[in-house]
Amino acid sequence: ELAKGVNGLDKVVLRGARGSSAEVYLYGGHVTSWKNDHGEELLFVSSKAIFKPPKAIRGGIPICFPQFGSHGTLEQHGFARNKLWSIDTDPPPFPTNSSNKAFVDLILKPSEEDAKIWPHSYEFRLRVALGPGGDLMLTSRIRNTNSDGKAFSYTFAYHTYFSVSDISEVRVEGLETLDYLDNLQEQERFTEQGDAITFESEVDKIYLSTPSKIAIIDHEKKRTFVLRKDGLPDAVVWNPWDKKAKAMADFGDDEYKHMLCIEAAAVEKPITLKPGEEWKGRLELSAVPSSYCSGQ
Ligand code: TA6
Repeated sequence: ELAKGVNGLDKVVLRGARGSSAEVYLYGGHVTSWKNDHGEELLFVSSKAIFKPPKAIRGGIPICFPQFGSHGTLEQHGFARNKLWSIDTDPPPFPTNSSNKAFVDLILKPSEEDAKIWPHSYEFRLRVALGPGGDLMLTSRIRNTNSDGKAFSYTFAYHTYFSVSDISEVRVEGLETLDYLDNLQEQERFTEQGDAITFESEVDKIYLSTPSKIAIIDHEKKRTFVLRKDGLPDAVVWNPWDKKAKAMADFGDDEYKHMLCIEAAAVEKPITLKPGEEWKGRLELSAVPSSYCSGQ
């Protein structure tokens, strides 16, 4: 249902079959909460997050469009997360199975103002859904509606902040041996070593041509997040660690210990759409007890 969130910003609350829930702010089309059947919060939102446009909410799942990162003409991570989205009352039929009871369709279209900084027309439809088992599903459909015949290109990420009990007890499986661009070394290209990734310092890496499934294992909580993605070949891994954490006004000094960003993305190869063409990018998150997940 529609509700008032922080600072009176509108948000939609989704309630799943067995007690799971999710929340998405119309500001930014920004998911800020995903709870399991036991009411445990699975996403990280900083206690110092500023719920005040035009500042992006620090945490949850920021939508990075039409530019991931700071390498381009737009502000860092584009502008979709800084804009007010609307509830889409007449979306084209989303292919969805009937059990997907809890979902909301949001839409973002450019204003005259927006066209000044990114001169293209588009329709960006975002469906946020809770699956029957409490999985969180985000589906983005971006269509080029230019009437001037012009194609456009963009990069994209679901900049997901996972809540973890202790970053030094977290392992990520699925990115072993892959190439990555290291944002901390002028995006120089390296190859990841052969076993699960662990964390003991700042990390900011764009893994390329990654598998559709990545596992984030929280040892202490005996919980594994499974991230499944479609249409998003890359995966960004980010933890600011202590120095960067202190430099962010909307992030607590020691909050880096309790979060990890694993971001389903399309960065290395921008997506290009001709007028009338539509791209779909899907993210599906589930949280399972780790005992079921070794090596799956
Ligand atoms: O996803 C990694 C990253 O690009 C980092 O370089 C860091 O800047 C992070 O995004 C957060 O960016 P933001 O603009 O939300 O502060």
